[in-house]
Amino acid sequence: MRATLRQRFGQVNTSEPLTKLLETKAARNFVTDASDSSCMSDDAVRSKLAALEIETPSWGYGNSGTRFHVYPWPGAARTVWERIDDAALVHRLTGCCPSVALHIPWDRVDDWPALRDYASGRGIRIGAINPNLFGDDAYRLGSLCHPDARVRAQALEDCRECVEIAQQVGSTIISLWLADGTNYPGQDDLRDRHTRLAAGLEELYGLLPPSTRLLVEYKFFEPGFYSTDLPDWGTAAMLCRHLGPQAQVLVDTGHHPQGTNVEQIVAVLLAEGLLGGFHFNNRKYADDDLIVGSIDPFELFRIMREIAAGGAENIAFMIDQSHNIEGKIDAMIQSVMNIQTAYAKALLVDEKRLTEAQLAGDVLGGHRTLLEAFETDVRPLLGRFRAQLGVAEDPVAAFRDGGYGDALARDRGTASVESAYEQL
Ligand code: LRH
Ligand code: MN
Repeated sequence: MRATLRQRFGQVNTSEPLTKLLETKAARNFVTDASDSSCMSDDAVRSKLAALEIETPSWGYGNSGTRFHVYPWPGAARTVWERIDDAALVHRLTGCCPSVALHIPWDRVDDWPALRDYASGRGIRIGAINPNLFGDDAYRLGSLCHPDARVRAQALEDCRECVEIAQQVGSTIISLWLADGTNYPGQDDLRDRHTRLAAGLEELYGLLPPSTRLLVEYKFFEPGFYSTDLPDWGTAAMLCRHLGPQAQVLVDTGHHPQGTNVEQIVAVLLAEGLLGGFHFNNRKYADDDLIVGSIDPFELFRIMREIAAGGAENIAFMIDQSHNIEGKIDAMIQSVMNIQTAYAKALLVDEKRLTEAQLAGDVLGGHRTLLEAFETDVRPLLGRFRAQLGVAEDPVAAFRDGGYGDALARDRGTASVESAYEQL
């Protein structure tokens, strides 16, 4: 269990010798001698980058859109097998995406060991299993929070199936997001819904094999437009504490009200040992699921800085995006590169100078120390890192110049998908 802030720093009393505090930070950050430059060495940054595995979502490779229209992309994956092929291609071109998350029933097959072997035959493994408790007509009023016990039982059965699937494909993560909520005041009793939620999660937790984690994902609204039963990190953290050590919080970077300090949520969850993983994406307005780092790269840097400072062990770094008007595979590769860029910059923060400024109350000094790292051009370092991995310096260019997109369009053609409105 990671030392809490109190154990690590205790009360930050200035009498504590600075060197002792810096040694603690230094030890955590590979800096050998606290007195010399405390920026992480190139080698140390590259070994941290090498340890950063990013999981891609099967649903990010298929045609997706909005309720207005789904614009089909030539060569977009149409089946779970093609989605795994595309995830494997992303891993081959980036060297750091060895697993793909599945969504059930979108990715359901009859023979799960065959799917596991299909993936491993292409150099990747099956990652998080996402129960889909919103795609069935029965879930109109919710799933685990539904007023009807029979629907809640059905939801638990769907979760049980996912736990079994996870065992068959060798996955150790059940990643749960609930669309559960209400649209109007009075539609349902908010306390009862919370009580049902806690009871449902308790039963699900009881189904988990010892090696499997339950990641609980929150979201402040949509599709619930009046209340959401799992609306924020606090509710998710409280429920995870109730459940036990195999339950942790999943932070989807697009699931917060405007103005939310997401990196502070990450810092607190890290300090409490409750951060289980991320669904990386970016947004300008609501849950836009755009390419991570595409709208606010400084926010992504601030989030990865908390990871660089707090340690990345045991955190599931996953992407959750839908590419409505752009190519799916190169968008996914760009997302991976954006996360690596933010992490490399975060690892280059001068910890010694930052801690000195923070403890001296040098407000601007601390801020400028962070800015210096953010403004560092890490492309040469990432180029050396990718050369070390045997992949191209610019994997997006490698995908495009390699003609992969055209080949897929030729092989697969263009599948059309109806949007919600068009099915009317
Ligand atoms: C909900 C969510 C969840 C997934 C879905 C595809 O907005 O972030 O993680 O199940 O997107
Ligand atoms: Mn998500």
